[in-house]
Amino acid sequence: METKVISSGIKYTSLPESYVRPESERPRLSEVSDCQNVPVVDLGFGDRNLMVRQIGDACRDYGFFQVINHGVSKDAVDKMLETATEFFSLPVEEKLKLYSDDPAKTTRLSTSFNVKKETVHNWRDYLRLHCYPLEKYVPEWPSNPPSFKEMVSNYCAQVRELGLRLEEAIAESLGLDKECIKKVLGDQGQHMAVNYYPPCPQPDLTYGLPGHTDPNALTILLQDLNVAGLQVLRDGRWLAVKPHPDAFVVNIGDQLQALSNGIYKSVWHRAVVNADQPRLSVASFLCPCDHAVISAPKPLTADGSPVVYRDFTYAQYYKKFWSRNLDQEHCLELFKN
Ligand SMILES: O=C(O)CCC(=O)C(=O)O
Repeated sequence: METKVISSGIKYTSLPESYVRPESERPRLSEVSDCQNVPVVDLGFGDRNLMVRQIGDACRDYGFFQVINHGVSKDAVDKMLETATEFFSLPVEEKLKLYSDDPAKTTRLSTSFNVKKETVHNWRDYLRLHCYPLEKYVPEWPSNPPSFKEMVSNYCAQVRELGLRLEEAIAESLGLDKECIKKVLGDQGQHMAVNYYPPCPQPDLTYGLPGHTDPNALTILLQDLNVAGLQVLRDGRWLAVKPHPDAFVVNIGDQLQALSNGIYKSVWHRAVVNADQPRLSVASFLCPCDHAVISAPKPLTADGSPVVYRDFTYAQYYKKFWSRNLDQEHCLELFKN
């Protein structure tokens, strides 16, 4: 029986045709080297000026960084990973009760990226949840495993705090008032993608997720400590980001690129798969509220720098993003002046 997801217990001995990328689009894994100097920012160090400067440098030069001493408890992180592992180990019939390929659904299990739009699939299943406000969405979250709602909501609340603190530091690093980014983004939504990449029979022919930038403001990514898979594009080359113990990877998303008038870069990243081990990652996305108007604050163009993007609402952007395939040109290009 063909199932809609790949975490079905079926052992694949070769990659199904619908996952095979054309030669020119393959990941060329042998050419990827490790990212040697991933910026690691210690948020517990105490020297705020230094921390803000490090974040600014990382956002400008890399579009991503890692944070340690970030305030999310080790217990919350461990429980999040355990719960995610338990969820994806459930019998496929149980998981499929949550299956949907409609991006508008606020709680859903899905596969690949956008199965209705894409021509080649990706070797990933994912559970997508809306997470803010928690009391609105938690009732529709999975109740199997039984601890799911409690463990994941605890994790989400702590990650949200971290994200809002990071947005303050990012605003300061641009020379803006600490509250400025949060004010532009409004009462931010929060989404989560719990990504599960089963072992893949031919990892050199496909992706877990192909190169993309995130459409939201800020992404806080928890990587499986034991299985690497995240790669970032830097100076035209894909580099592997080794999981750092007790760290999150923080990605600048498209909205912060637009809001910073292009000073900060929304990083291109991708997930590759491997033949031996399943891999988990948990991406938490902070998203502007739907009617937030994304516009570079005046101080960023006071020196006469041209305004790079026309004003748009997040709702307009999000609709455009999901109407396309993932590995097309940068969606922000469509909003350039
Ligand atoms: O699995 C990863 O490391 C990356 C996940 C990701 O890019 C996403 O969920 O948007």
